[in-house]
Amino acid sequence: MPKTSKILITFILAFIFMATVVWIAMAQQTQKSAAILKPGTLAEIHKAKEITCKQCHGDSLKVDDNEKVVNQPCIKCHGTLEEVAKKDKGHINAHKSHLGEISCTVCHYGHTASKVYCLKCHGFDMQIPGSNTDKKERQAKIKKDEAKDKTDVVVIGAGAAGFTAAITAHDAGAKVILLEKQPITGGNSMLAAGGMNAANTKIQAKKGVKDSAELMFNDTMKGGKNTNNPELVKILAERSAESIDWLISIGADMNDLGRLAGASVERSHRPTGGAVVGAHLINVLRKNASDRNIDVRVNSNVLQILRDQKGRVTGVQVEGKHRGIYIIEAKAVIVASGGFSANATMVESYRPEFKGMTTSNQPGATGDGIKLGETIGAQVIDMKDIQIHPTIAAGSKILITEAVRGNGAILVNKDGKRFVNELTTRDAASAAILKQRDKVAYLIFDENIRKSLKQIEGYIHLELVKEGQTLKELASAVGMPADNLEATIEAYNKAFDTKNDEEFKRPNMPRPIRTPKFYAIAVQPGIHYTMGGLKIDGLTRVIGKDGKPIEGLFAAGEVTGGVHGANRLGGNSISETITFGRIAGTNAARYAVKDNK
Ligand code: MEZ
Repeated sequence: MPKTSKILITFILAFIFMATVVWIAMAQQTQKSAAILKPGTLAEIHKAKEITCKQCHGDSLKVDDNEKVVNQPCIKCHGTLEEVAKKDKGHINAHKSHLGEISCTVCHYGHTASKVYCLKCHGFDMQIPGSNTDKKERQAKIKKDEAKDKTDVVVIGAGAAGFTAAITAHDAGAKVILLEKQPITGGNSMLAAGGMNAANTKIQAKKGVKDSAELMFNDTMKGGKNTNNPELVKILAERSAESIDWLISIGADMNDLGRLAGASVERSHRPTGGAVVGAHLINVLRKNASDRNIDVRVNSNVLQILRDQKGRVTGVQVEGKHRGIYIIEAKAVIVASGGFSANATMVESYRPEFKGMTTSNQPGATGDGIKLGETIGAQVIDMKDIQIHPTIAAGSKILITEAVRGNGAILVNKDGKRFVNELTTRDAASAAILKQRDKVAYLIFDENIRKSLKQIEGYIHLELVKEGQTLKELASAVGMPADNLEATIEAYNKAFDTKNDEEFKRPNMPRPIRTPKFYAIAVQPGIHYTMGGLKIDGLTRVIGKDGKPIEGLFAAGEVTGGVHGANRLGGNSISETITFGRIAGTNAARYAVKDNK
């Protein structure tokens, strides 16, 4: 064959080969696009508007679990949450909700059906763009990724304890990665309502409240039936004022003061006007983490805590929604992943009598941190000590803060009669409600009490509150005997005037119930807090079954046991997260950066 023909044939074969390769690649790409363009998803809606993949995901089409990165494509076109909220004219404005500055991708998913996150607790009939897909549709397959990231400190759980630990560790010189398994940061802390207990603060001094660390210690031990670890309670009380100062120094408003059950004085600190404490604190902590460029990753579930042959912690194995499975090497790990109130199986295993009870907790409170710790030999304590909160709005998961009672509301049963000192400890108040007809009670208050606490506006907004111009009208609205309710309120107002609640011995009656309108909220007890968890020492080091600290492992917040004993006082949870979060951050950073070079 002539040489020119050979060259020509080789050229034609090469051309056919190249064309085939390109055709296969294009076919695969089309197939892939079709696979990720499920009908009704945001991806498809955007495609229909001729918005390309690259316009959202950039030239590399890379996706990430980092909270800022995952959020950017939406903000670029639609504006920030605050800007979107201004355009939203609906009765219930989800963009303006108490959740604060959260990521768009908490609710809006690109390639799978979008879901309104708050519907996990609330029962609104709310549709959002991109939610109209096959309900059985599965999440996109997770990619495996053996890549390793490296940092000084990993924090598991982005609630108040996790954020505080991350910020403190960062400020102490450590490189930090904060991991949150939920699509949203904030954990249960974001839902904390009543306030943060602290003794001997500048705010108390300004308002003339005399308090001391010793009094807070005694109240906390008494509330916990003296089964608390006194060393940890001492730290909680003695460092509480410093924690308030720290929060104020990073931008928090803790100016309002109230009294919660079991406290001898007003020591529950919250934002001006009695606004919800948790959402505010989480916003402040989120902003501080963001300003410091701390790497916060959402949808990132820790599968295991890794250790070397000497038992020292060496990092974690994580499963990220986008990253897949990977390893983060770290010298220290702080577990701050909360309790297990939302894990019905775990609750029932420790307290079978609580089977089927509602919970005030967010869906991520499933006790993962406790299991992670136990797997590597951590000691757990007080696991049976599970707290029931007396006032969850009946038939819902919405907590009605203890501050409503603290500011003056009373509890009556379906017959319109009081039956308990409303400011007794939670276990006693819950037990008393469970003895009433249908295990339901009503919080009753008036216009003055409503005005004293901003949080009540939220309950009105959620249509949980019945009202009447007179007590008679209110009684008829809730279906209870008007004569009984009127007699109950008259007796209570007399007790207020004489400062003596002879029948129920309520220690503090800040307001009478006299000023129309009158209001009622139906409530019932629900699982609220798990006092047990990982055993720690005063430096927040996790203690192993051999009684020695597990090297490199720290824990703070509800995931730990010992601070609250058998029963936690309202307002001590946020207090614990900030104080012990700071201790954990400081010690983990010291261990990782200085001691462990
Ligand atoms: O600390 C709490 O759990 C708390 C104050 C709850 C509440 O009733 O608001």
